[in-house]
Amino acid sequence: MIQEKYAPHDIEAKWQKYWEENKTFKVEMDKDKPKSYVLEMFPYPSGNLHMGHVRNYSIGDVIARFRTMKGFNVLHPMGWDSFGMPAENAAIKHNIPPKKWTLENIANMTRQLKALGLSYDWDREVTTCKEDYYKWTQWFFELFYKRGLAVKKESAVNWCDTCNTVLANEQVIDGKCWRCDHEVVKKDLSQWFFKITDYADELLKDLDLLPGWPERVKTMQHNWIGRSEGLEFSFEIPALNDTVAVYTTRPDTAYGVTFMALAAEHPLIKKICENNPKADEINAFCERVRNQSEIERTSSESEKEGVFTGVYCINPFTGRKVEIWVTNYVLYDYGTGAVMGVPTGDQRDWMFADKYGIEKIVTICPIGKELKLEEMTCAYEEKEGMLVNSGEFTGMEMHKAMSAIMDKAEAEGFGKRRVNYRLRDWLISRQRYWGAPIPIIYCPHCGEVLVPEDQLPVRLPEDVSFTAGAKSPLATSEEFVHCKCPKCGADAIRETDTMDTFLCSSWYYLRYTDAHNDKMPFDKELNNYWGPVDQYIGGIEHAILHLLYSRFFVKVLRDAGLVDYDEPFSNLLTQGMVIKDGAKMSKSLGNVVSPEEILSKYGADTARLFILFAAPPERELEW
Ligand code: ANZ
Ligand code: ZN
Repeated sequence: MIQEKYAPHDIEAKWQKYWEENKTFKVEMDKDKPKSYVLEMFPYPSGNLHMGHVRNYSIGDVIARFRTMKGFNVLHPMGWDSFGMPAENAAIKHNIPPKKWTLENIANMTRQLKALGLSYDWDREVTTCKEDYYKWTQWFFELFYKRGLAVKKESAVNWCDTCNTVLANEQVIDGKCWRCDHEVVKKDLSQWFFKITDYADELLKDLDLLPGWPERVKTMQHNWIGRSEGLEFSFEIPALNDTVAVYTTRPDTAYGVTFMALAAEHPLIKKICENNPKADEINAFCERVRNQSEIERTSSESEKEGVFTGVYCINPFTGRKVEIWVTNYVLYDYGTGAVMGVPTGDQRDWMFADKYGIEKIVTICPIGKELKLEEMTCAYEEKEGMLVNSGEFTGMEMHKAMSAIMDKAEAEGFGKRRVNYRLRDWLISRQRYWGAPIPIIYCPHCGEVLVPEDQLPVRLPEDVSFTAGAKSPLATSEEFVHCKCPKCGADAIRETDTMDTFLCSSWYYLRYTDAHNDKMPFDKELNNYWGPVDQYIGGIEHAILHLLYSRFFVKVLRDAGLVDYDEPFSNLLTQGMVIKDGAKMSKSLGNVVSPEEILSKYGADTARLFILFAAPPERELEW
């Protein structure tokens, strides 16, 4: 007899139990069947699922079930991105060990996922904060180290005072910390970096291998990598018997240079200040600029400031003597840290010249139109024009002139064509507790030494103080810090920083293909069968973080012979946000609708059907 009323709780509970007992969604490699790997970005175990999760996982579940019904051998796993700051903050606030807090949250969220009836192969669950996982994260650090891709270097790094740790460039959004929105400052520190810049060119080129990715994400990565071609060339400084190099993407404007602009960190400044009556003024200015935030220094609206050094340099194209200024708008870690100032060609230079009464010379005119300085109100930045006032290049079309001018610099030996990237190396050290310890030992005789593979994992100590100030909490555990050098046996100390959690999430999709392997991070054959991920689903907020780091990881692993493909995710779907009353659902706005409430009222099928039909997957969904 057909029941009049649908009773989701009885029906769903029955089948969820059946699936669990029969391991209905468990899969194994089967070379006779075509495979399909369907994956949703794994969650951070914050404690409860939100509607964004429900949407993300419902979309993935539909694809996985559909492909199963079509006869594919479908891998559809789930796990936990479980290292990171919230666990540590809970420890500080409520005095709960991070591990306990995390595992309890995972238990609760697992229950919620199961109540949603999602078709996961739970036997492959991975949890990044567990030893059987982070052992391999450390193993990968060692692999990168051995390949020369993990290096320790001293540099000015992004520091968040609220989170009490350094941040990667990708984690600084408009000058602010991605986690807490606090303004980021610069600090000189010696830190571990992954050399993602070694792969800049390939990461850019291989975007073409990804027709199944949204154009928007590819454009964001393209711009983040920021490849440009230009000329690097040198100006002589007669008074110092030295030279200063600039990088320009507009060599066609070389005859319009009227000043030289240095970053406040430029190494030449020290020499410029020797026996210089303006030394105090220059140093005070540099000091002030260095304390300005990244936003203040780079925003197009912020005031362009500088100080004249009293020293001159010579433009090799024209023989013209120009003033050397120290400025706040030239970045020290891009190009050469020095810019040839062309007020008529670059708006920043225009504003700077206006402020300090520096001369302007017109050298580029729109085609067929004479440009008079008196009539100009801003720089002419168009990429179309003709050269004037440019010696032998006068009358030339600007793109032809670019190449001719670069030829001249190369022929006369004062310059060279050069490719530049915006992308910087990935800073992976964190002065935080809840992460995978960096497996390095510092020995007074041997220097930096890798912890031998058979001694991994380097376990997180538990006798720590969480409020250690600017150093990592790991440094407060005497037992952790002191050790013997694996090479010579001398008393040594351990690295006390942990790894950026984005490193843990850069390879989790590989581990699902062989989640219980204790000899290797994964078996090559299994991984090559399942990988790459055929359909990945997640939020656009990871466009240049997780999605770029994972691409980098796979390329390094391919070069190390561990995987046989170039890209981790063949197709990507970035699902839209779930919003309510026009705003993102969030605790702080008090507009959160809890999945549990919907589940208990209407059941999983209704909840999932609603969230799938209410809007196309890529679009925002108004609850
Ligand atoms: C002279 C010039 C004239 C420029 C002109 C532009 C227009 P992309 O495309 O991002 O590579 N630049 C170089 N190094 C810099 C630094 N460390 N800080 C700030 N600006 C820097 O940009 C390259 C251009 O950005 C370079 O070309 C340089 O200004 C500036 F009409 O040189 B140009
Ligand atoms: Zn922060």
